[in-house]
Amino acid sequence: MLPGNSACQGCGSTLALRWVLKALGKKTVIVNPASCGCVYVGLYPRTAVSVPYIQMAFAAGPAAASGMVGGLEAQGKKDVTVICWAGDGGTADIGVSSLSGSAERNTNYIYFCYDNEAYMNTGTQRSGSTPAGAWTTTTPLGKKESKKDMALIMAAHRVPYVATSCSSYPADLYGKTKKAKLIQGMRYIHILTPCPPGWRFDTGLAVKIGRLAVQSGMWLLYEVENGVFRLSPPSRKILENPEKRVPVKEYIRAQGRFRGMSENEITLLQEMIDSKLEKVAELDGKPLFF
Ligand SMILES: Cc1ncc(C[n+]2csc(CCOP(=O)(O)OP(=O)(O)O)c2C)c(N)n1
Ligand code: SF4
Ligand SMILES: [Mg+2]
Repeated sequence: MLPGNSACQGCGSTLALRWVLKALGKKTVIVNPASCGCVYVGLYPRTAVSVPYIQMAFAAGPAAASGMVGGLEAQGKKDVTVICWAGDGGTADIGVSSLSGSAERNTNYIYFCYDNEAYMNTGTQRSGSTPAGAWTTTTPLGKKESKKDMALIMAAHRVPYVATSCSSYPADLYGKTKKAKLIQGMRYIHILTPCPPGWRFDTGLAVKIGRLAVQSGMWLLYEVENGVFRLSPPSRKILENPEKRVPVKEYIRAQGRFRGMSENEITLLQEMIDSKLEKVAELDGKPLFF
């Protein structure tokens, strides 16, 4: 990724793409469905990446990536990594059909969902990945429904590798991307990427907000490799040392998008996280599905 792009100041998504491309190297081709990514990568000849890159219609990222993989295979090119770089709206909502199809075919590419938890490029509309309680322009009183769990949905496709990460944990993201590069078949990495204008926090705080998401247990870092679930060190740390767990209230109150959440709702959220962590402790190191 070249210096200079047209993202907002403090964008977590560009941080994530920088680390992903560092891990993958120059022999990488990017398919990018409609999203902020299309804006911050920009238009040729002034694109912010130095690898081949194609913008794609919103619903068709995985279909285009599948075609790209087929074309490279037909030419006998085995050393090129095809990736799809898509937002949460493009992944959890409009693109989920072609994504699921490519997973069922075990297409040989890596799908990255960078999750800023709303349709940010068009001004912050709720997506299936927006968490309950969050303000967006289409949920002015806070979203009522829960966040769709795309990583687990992808794991249920029995693809060889699924992982979650966060732009505030570059070593975690770099390591998982390097590992994914060496695996054949469909690989899926879901990255939480804080977004200052959409989440309503100061532009200097994106890294801190992502860390709070993980330290509070609101966002879990894990891998599902050949069906086996394994927590990643930052999440295992808060599981094994409850005293190191940050109350979720700190994460929630640091962002304007949750300003409508009452103290009661935050207490309920804390209880949900505590019970989630208890269940996760039992799953660690075990097969996720029967
Ligand atoms: C079929 C279609 N509907 C709507 C749009 C307008 N549109 C472009 S980007 C975007 C939001 C994408 O959201 P997400 O996938 O979460 O990526 P983000 O913008 O948050 O990075 C929308 C609605 C479009 N390009 N195509
Ligand atoms: S709206 Fe959010 S995700 Fe989009 S470029 Fe700005 S900071 Fe990044
Ligand atoms: Mg989004």
